[in-house]
Amino acid sequence: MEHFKHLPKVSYEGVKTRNPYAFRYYDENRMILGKTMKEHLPFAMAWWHNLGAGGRDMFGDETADKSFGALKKTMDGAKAKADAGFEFMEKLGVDYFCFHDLDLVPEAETLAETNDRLDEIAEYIELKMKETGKKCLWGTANLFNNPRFMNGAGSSNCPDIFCFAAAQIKKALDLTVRFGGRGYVFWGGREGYETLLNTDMKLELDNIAILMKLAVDYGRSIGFTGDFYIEPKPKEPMKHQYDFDAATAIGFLRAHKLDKDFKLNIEANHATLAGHTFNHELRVSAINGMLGSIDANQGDTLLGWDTDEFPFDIYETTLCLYEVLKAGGLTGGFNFDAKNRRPSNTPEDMFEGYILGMDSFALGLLKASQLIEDGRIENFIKERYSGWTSGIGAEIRSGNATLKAISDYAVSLGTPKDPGSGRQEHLERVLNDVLFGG
Ligand code: XUL
Ligand code: CO
Repeated sequence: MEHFKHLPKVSYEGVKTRNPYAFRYYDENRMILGKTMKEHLPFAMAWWHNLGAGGRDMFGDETADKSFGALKKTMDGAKAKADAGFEFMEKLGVDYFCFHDLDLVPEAETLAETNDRLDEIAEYIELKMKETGKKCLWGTANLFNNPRFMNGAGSSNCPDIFCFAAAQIKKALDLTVRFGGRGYVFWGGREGYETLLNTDMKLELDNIAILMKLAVDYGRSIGFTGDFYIEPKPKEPMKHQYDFDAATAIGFLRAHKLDKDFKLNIEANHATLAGHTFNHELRVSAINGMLGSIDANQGDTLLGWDTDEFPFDIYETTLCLYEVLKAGGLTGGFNFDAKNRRPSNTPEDMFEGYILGMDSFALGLLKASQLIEDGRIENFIKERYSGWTSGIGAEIRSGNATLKAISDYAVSLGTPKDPGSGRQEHLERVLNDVLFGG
C-alpha cells in the first residue's frame, strides 16, 4: 500500500521555486570541497518521531494519525510503519534510518516474545532495505519508557532491571549489526537522578560503564565494527542526567577506558539545554577526536525543554557544518531527531519538515564551505595565537620552559605586550558577509 500517494518524489529545483515539495538548496550531486552534497550529508530518518510521534503532549492526545492504515500496537501496524518509512525515505531521498528497538514493534509481555517480534520485523525491514538500497545509520534500545526503568537502566538500584536493560541492548545490537548500522547509540534515557538523598552516584556511574563495556565486548564479538556513541543531554527526563554534555561524557569515557570504542552523537537541542551552543559541543567533541554523529534539530530559546524542532536557523547549520568540515566529516551522519509541531499534523507537514531540515543543512554546508574558502576567520585565529609559534610561546608549548624560567622572562619584560583586540564584531560581520553578501 502506498501511504504518501498524493505526495511527489522531492527533487532539487533551486531557490526560485515556489513548489513546497522541492529542495531549494539540497542538490545531492553538487560538488562542495571535493565531495557531493549527498556524501557530506548522510541524512537519516528517526523512526520514532517520523513514524511514531503523533503530537501528544502533557495536556493532550495525539493530533496526527500515524497508524498508516493499520491497527496500532500490532505487528500489522509495525509493518505498515515500515512500509511508510521506506516510502518516505525514497520520496525524500533520505538514505538512512535510526531506530530504537521498541520503535520497530510494540513491546510484548515478555522479553522472549518481544525478541520474536523483533526477528519478524527485522526480516521484513531487511527485505525493504534490499529493495530500496536504504541503510541503517544507528540503532539503540529504548530503556526509558517501560516503568521498570523508572530508576534508570544501567544506573538502576536493582540488578534485575540492569539485566533487562542488558538484554535489550544485546538484541538492539544484533539488529544494528543485521542492518549493517554505522553506529550504536547510548542516550542516557533515565540514567540520572532526581535527588542525591536516595542515590549512590558512584555505583550508578560504575554500572553504566560496566554495561557499556559489556555492549562493546558483545558488539565486537558479533562483528560490529562501527562506533558506539554517547548522546549527551543535561536534563529531561531526569533532573540531572549523567551524560550532561560533551565534556562530561568524554571525561566519563576516558575514566572508564571506553574512549577507543566510543564517540559522541551531538544533538543541537541537547547542547542548548546544557547552556552551550551547538557548535561548542561539536568543537569539544572534535578537538578530542570524538565527533561521531549528529542529531539534527533545534530548540526554542523561549522554552526550557527538548522541543526537537526541524532546524531552520541558518547561522546554526552553517556553524555546525563549519565544525564538521574542519573535523574532516562524520563517521556517522545527520539524523533528524525532530518532529512536527503538534498543530502541524498532516503527511504534507511530515514532508515539509524534512525538506526544511535538509535544505537548512544543505545551505549551511554551502555557507560553511564559503567560510572556509573565504579564510578570514581561520586566518584571524591563526594570527591571534601566532605568539605561541616562536620565542617563549613555543618554548612553553614544547614543555621546555620551567616556571622559574618563565618567571624570569616575565620579570625581564617589564610591561607585557598588549594581547590585541578579539574583534568579535568584525568577525560577526565577516560571518554575515559570507551568509548574505551576494
Ligand atoms: C532524547 C533523544 C533520543 C535519542 C535516542 O532526547 O534525543 O531520541 O536520540 O535515544
Ligand atoms: Co537524539
